[in-house]
Amino acid sequence: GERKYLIGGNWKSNGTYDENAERIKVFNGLGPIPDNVEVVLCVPYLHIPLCLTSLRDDIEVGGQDCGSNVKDGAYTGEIGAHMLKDIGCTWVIVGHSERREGFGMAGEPEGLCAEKCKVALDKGLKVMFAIGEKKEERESGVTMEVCAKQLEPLAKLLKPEEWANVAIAYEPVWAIGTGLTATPEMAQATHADIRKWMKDNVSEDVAKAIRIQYGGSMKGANAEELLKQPDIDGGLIGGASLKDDFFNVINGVP
Ligand code: 3PY
Repeated sequence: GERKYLIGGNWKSNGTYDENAERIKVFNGLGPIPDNVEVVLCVPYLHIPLCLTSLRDDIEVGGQDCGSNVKDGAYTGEIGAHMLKDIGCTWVIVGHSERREGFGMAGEPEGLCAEKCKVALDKGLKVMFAIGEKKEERESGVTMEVCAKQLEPLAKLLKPEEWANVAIAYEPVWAIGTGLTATPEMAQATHADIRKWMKDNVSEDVAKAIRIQYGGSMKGANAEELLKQPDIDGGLIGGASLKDDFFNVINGVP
């Protein structure tokens, strides 16, 4: 297609220093990355410098979240987007469902996710903005309403041209870490709905250009079927990105 594929890996909260150094070694020894694919690995903050110095150059490095603070200050525990940018990251994930839900703590509301995304863009990062519905929401037929509710505050904050540095990661929550994957047809239908929403609420040009990644138990074995759908422009990969299977996903790109 006209959009370059975007394959993001999300290591989540995994790995000792040595284990992740070993993962980098494995990736560095695997085959070439096709020209029509952009690959980004989002790793634990602590291992970002290690990746930046030792991971192969054709894989970019990103954070899995960032603070909403716009500069240094008294924000204990926060890593600001400006700090990710300073150290050499090019991307950050914002709004992953695990953060929106908060692991049993207060989660991140839609407005905060939108604000973080805006700050990250202002600091010169690109953003994988994650959205998606829960199982009950899919079952009661409100998938697109939920996705729209997550996109609306962002559409209010961004000028149309700022969307050039955003990818939307559509991740049905019921498919994350459960081994369940949306069927390619199901995923394609939602991706098409999201693209239509972008056309109706942002602009036709943005809707055409924006990359919509699928996430949720995507792995080598199902990547090809998903990636050949016309509105699926990549993936955000959890567990499989910890292993050499990540390269099967990359090679699943048409
Ligand atoms: C998954 O594949 O489970 C993910 O959450 C990717 O972000």
